[in-house]
Amino acid sequence: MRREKIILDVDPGHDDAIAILLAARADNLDLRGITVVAGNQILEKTLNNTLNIVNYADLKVPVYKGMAKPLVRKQVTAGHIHGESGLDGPDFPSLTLEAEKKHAVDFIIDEALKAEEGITLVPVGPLTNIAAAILLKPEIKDKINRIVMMGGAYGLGNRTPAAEFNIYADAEAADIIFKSGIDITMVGLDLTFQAQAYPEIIDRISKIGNKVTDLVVELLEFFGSTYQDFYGLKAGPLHDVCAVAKLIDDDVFTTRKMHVDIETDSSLTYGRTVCDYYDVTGKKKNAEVALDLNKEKFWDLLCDILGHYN
Ligand SMILES: [Ca+2]
Repeated sequence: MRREKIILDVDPGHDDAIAILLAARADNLDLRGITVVAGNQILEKTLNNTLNIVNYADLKVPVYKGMAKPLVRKQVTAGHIHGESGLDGPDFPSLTLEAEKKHAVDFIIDEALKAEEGITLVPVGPLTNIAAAILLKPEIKDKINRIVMMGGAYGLGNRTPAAEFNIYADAEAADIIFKSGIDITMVGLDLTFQAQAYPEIIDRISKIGNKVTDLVVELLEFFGSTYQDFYGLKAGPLHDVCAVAKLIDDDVFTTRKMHVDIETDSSLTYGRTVCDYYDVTGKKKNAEVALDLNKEKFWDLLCDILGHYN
């Protein structure tokens, strides 16, 4: 089986943590490294959380520290959803694992340039690291086969009425990505809210009964409680996990190709992904936008791969 070379770019984050666990164990993915960005929490915390996950699950994947601040805008975080640490809930053993010395942006550039058949980028946080890599070395665009990213929405926002958090947290970076000409799959809230981990799902994962699923259950219980408190929802959506699932099985959700622009000027709608669903502008279609989740396939896939852990 040809394994798709990927770099996962994260800001853990409960759903990021599960996305890491999924990407690291998928047979058809070659996870070259995990790059970390500030997002759900400040960089020091998102890095620490990434290392905790990698250490806990004993993943042999290098971790790279990336950008601490957005390109232009003032920093925002999401402590109301992910807690003070960015990954509240579980207690982790003391950490000795460290990040690699190389900067995440340099790693993305070097890995892309040396990938003979190209590479896939999977950003599931603000797009700062990816945009910085493209700004620093524009020729990597020819080596990036596709970007499968979690962010945006053609419907409702979650950070503001108009904007999804990852795009809102660095809309200037997102604008660079969407104008890059690279093949983009946009996994937005319209799709990820179909992946809510209801109690029966948590129960199913719990019954797998290994060390990693024990952790996943703790993550889902905390994440579910903040979604209940903040949004009045009965379960937390596994946003970032959907992007990784698409790489594992292309049939896990449908997409529609459209033109997507990023709003960077408006005070009301900053960070909006303006999706031309009906092609009313006739502008070049630059993104496959996620539509409908095959829920059964999604949960089967997640449970199957989590079951590969000991
Ligand atoms: Ca994330």
